[in-house]
Amino acid sequence: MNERAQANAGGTDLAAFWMPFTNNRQFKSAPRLLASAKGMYYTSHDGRRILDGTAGLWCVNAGHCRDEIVAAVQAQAAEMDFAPTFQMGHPKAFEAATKIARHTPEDLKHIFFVNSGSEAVDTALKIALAYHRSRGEGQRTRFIGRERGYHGVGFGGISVGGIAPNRKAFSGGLLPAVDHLPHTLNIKEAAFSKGQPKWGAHLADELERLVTLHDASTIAAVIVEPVASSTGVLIPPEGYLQRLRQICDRHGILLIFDEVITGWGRLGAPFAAQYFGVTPDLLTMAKGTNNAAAPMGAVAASTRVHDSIINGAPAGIELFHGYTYSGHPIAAAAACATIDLYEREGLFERAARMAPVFENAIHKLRDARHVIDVRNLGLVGGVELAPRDGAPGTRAYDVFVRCYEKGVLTRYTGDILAFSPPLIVEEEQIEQIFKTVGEVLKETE
Ligand code: PXG
Ligand code: PLP
Repeated sequence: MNERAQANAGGTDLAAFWMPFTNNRQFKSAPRLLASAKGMYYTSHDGRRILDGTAGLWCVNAGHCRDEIVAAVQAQAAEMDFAPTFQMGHPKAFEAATKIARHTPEDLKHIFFVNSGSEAVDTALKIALAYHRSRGEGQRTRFIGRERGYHGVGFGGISVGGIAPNRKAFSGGLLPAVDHLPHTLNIKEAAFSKGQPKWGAHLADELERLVTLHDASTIAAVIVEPVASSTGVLIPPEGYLQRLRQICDRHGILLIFDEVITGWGRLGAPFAAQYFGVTPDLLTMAKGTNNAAAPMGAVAASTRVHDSIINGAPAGIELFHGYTYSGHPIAAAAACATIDLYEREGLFERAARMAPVFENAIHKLRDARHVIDVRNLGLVGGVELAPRDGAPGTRAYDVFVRCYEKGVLTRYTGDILAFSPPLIVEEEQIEQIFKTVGEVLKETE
């Protein structure tokens, strides 16, 4: 490690931790370490205050280290660290499921706990297969995902996902029966749309084409992110999700919304399902479920899906699936405290109120250097930059690093900058985020 890196890391040895989704060689030569966090801010290892424009990794929706959540985690850790949920139970897991079910849409009130978004996705896919089998339609095994979809990193998730590098090295292990819808981004037709683009609902009709190709009787489920977030904030065109729902209904195909990012207030409603007025059969969540205070995810299942599996099974275990840490007491305690906080502070309504402020601020970058598109919905936004000739991704990376040096945490993917501040963000902080990005763009080649 060079001297600067060693200094930045405060003498910490960086070799042993093989970092996820990271350019390890680059990072370890110039590390960025965060040391503490409170509210809207991180403090870096070298003592600088960093405004969190991304809610960590789209997950700390209530802001960092909220007293009520910290207290709940501390109390639970002292009272009972772990309890099995296989043929056993503990009250916090039931309480957390009940609180989650207060916010999930329509009759999606049956909550299966997991520990991450990736596990939530693989669980939802398995539930879809089990559902069809319980109804005597076990030949429905095909999944339809979407290009540029991100559904985590399990074998199921990368199979239905639509990100080439996440699939390439593992292509020998992908699920065998998967097809993909086209993604909905079209900069030529819909650049600088505010909110949902008017163009593009017809792209949902591609599902009808795939049904014709494969036959509905082979298709178990369609999985999409209501807003495809981590591949660069792709907002669904008006009417698109409604049309997917109609086509799924017509053919007995389950619709899965992956709400790992869009869940828990990001759009100004509890879930994107309520925001768009489209109810899926299965809904995945993670991240904001317990404000990322401990690993937790969940799948919410409709009564129809749940009852078919539970009532259709012979006596004994109904679903052969679960994780050691499903409904972990500390994660569950954090979820209870988080949901209480969301409710007490009206944070989803707050996100809805701040959305127009966020929209105005991000669209001020419209004429900034290199910017070719700005898109937004609720408290999520993307700014797409023209790539450098022959060096795609490097421009957004440089902007990300420079913003960090100037005290603002952003995300980037390819040449797209993404923003998703905690829902407690103030107007001045929104201004600061985009002012900093504007200044950095000016000085970036
Ligand atoms: N589905 C969706 C829609 C996600 O956004 C996952 C599943 C997987 O969740 P886990 O908890 O297994 O990571 C995600 C996660 C980024 C970024 O930089 C996005 C995610 C995770 C890490 C980084 O955009 N999304
Ligand atoms: N591998 C082994 C050898 C195990 O015994 C278990 C769980 O008991 C697992 C993997 C799965 O771990 P988890 O339940 O935390 O997903």
